Amino acid sequence: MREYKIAAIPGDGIGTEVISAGVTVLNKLASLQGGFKLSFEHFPWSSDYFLEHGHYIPEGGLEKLKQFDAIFFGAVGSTKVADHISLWGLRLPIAQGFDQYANVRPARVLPGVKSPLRNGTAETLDWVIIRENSEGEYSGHGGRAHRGLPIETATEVSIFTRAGVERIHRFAFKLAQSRPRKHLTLVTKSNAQRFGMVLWDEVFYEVAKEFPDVKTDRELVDAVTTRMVLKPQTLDVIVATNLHADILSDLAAALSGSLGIGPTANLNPERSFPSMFEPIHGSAFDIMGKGVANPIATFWTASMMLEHLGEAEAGRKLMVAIEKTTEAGVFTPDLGGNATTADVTNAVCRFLES
Ligand code: GGG
Repeated sequence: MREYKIAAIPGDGIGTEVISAGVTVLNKLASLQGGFKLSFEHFPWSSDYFLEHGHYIPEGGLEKLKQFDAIFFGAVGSTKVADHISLWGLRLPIAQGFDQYANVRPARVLPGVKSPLRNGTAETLDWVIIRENSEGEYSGHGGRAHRGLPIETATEVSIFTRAGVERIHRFAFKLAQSRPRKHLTLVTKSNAQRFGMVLWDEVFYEVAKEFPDVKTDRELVDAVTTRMVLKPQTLDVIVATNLHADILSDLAAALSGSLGIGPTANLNPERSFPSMFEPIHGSAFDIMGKGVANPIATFWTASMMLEHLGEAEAGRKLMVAIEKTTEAGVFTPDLGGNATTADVTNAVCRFLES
């Protein structure tokens, strides 16, 4: 029996609700499938934990996480803690500390789901956004001086390294090569940002020589937003910087029906560290505790986690059960329905059984 150790970090807000639903579905799948077992250890690291202990991740916490095969993460963000403290206290130390440099964000119109786009269907909107996840605008370099004075100064420095840019481009090309359309769009802002973004462009075309079968094109980040809305069928895989791809993937999730659907995998492709799987949505405090959080993004990321663990068949089964659930119209309010998190979870479990 293959056994995988999963670190579950529900985090804040609806993170606790969707991770609990995800664990239910994954356990159900493992029991039906046979051949593998998932053992979950829960970590209470959250903003409430921070307020009680003064830190999100305790000393030795990352060392402990290293022993797991994967991390199943909910959300971080709280009304009680400044957002830059919570993000840099929990999600970023894991993603950056474990060099999870390839952030994979698929967006697709699932069966039965209505896209806000006039022409948004499963055929026209089927993208994967690759977010560089280790440097760029999230390098954490900068500072503030002369606080409170009229001459107060703040810097926020983006760092782009050739090694960092090259590895994310190579990852994106390989992923594009594995898809039927084999099309990769480079997104930068190299007209205005003439150093780091120009390096991104140059390295992209150097790496492209290794992938002659992948068609490429290039967009500025502002222009690609209009293309996503007006010509979704012309896009396949998109590679962009940490900040640009973060923004584009929220748009992509909304265009595919709801932010409650979008999954993400924070991958360390070399497998020197565990990778982390999470819904792209945050803690959504406005709906917390109401039992109506959409668990689909978490189920989809669970499917990606299974594939990463080498259980691709189980991952596919889970994806089929998710699609049958959306096709049957079992929707939480973000998708226009009145199902609860538990209703969607039960429906996915039933379709797994059938
Ligand atoms: N599950 C995703 C999550 O919790 N995100 C919190 C957040 O604020 N993320 C911002 C970012 O990663 O750029």
